[in-house]
Amino acid sequence: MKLTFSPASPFARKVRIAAIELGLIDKIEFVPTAVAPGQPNDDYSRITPVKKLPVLILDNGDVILDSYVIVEYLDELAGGGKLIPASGATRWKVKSDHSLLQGMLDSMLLCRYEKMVRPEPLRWQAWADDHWNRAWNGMARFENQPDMLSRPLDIAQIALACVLGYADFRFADCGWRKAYPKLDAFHERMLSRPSVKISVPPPA
Ligand SMILES: N[C@@H](CCC(=O)N[C@@H](CS)C(=O)NCC(=O)O)C(=O)O
Repeated sequence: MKLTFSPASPFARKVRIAAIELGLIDKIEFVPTAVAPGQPNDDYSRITPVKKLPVLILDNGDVILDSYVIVEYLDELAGGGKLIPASGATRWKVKSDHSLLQGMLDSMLLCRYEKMVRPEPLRWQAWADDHWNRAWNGMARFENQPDMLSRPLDIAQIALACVLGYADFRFADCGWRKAYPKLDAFHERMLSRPSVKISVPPPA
């Protein structure tokens, strides 16, 4: 299998951590891929018309899209129910937590694009602030959700580590550690896992 990958992408990082935790990392070839809004990329567009990474390309050529679906696929390959509970209330809790984190990451990425990619005269500060607040308020939600910070490893916890790592990487002055000390402790615990530590985005 091949995974389109950038070490800067929090979505690709989530898949990498999951693959390590599931014991499948050696089955995946990482294909360095660059995507940038506003720039054509016809080759990548043929793989995925929405031009987002990561995608997983199976040996038969099938393409699995979206980091959540890729992790779900890997989880099934590993026997199922490992990072996404197979049934019951926890399943819906983990999936729902993950959806919130996915929305937070989407908002953080939009802030980053607004700040770094959009030409300055076209920037819309109120829009960027609104998106940043969505991510920030999401962190507040998890700061006050003890089960999220203490339950056995799942895809939502991996996504939370990726959100916090992305905050460090792209919004280093945002002050999340001071505002959210329980998330800070959670992040430190997650960093004790080799999968999380090895995948910290490189300095920009
Ligand atoms: N829902 C997608 C989001 C992936 C995503 O937004 N990836 C970013 C890179 S971190 C991207 O490809 N951005 C390029 C673009 O939006 O044009 C997933 O979970 O895989």
